Amino acid sequence: MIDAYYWPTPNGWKLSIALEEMGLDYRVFPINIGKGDQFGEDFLKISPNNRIPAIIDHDPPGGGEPISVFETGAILLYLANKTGMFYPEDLRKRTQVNEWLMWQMGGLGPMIGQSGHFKLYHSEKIPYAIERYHSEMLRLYGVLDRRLEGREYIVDDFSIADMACWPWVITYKRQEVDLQGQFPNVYRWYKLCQSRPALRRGYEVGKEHGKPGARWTDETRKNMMPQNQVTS
Ligand SMILES: N[C@@H](CCC(=O)N[C@@H](CS)C(=O)NCC(=O)O)C(=O)O
Repeated sequence: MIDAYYWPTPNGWKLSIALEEMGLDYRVFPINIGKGDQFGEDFLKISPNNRIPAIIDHDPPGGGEPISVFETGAILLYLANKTGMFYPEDLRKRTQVNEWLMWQMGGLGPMIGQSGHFKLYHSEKIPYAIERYHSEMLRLYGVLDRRLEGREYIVDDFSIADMACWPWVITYKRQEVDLQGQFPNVYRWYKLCQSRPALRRGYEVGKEHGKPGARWTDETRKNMMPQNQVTS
């Protein structure tokens, strides 16, 4: 059994999609990041970066004490290693999956996140920040579009690299990205992933809590702005 500390957001969906695609037993512990649950003492013990998602695997490979994992890249690798699924055996292909997973973790996710923050959520409109992150996001969409030219999935077969990227691309309309017109390979891949029943089930997990970022209240703003949190 895997405990999933989760909230329905792009990073949360990476986990719920992986759990569904891999057919693992799991139970969800909601961490409401708009209300500040990510700073709770018990959650910080498994996720010291105060971000969702995180997991505890009570049945780790090889037995022994439960294993906890934070950071979605580490979680996807852990689950792929545990199940042997969506992570090719072949060294060359496996290395490519690692490359695109790291690319998502260090580039696509953070840049789309910053773009959305300055465009949609920050109370002050700062043209330099909006332009900088929007254009960097478009550059990264271009990189993915070239990669997907002539390929069904990012590394041939569906893998944890696709699971990492897809949940971030969902936001393309709110991000004012003309996916179909400007990045047709990404659009085709986006739809192909979406046709997977397990991926769609993963995307539904926690939908009773609403869509992320739909509305930021003063409380959300306080909890989601790191400068408002005193750390020692
Ligand atoms: N690099 C982290 C990022 C996780 C992350 O940023 N999660 C967001 C939700 S998508 C979060 O927990 N935000 C809470 C906050 O900003 O306080 C990962 O990939 O796990």
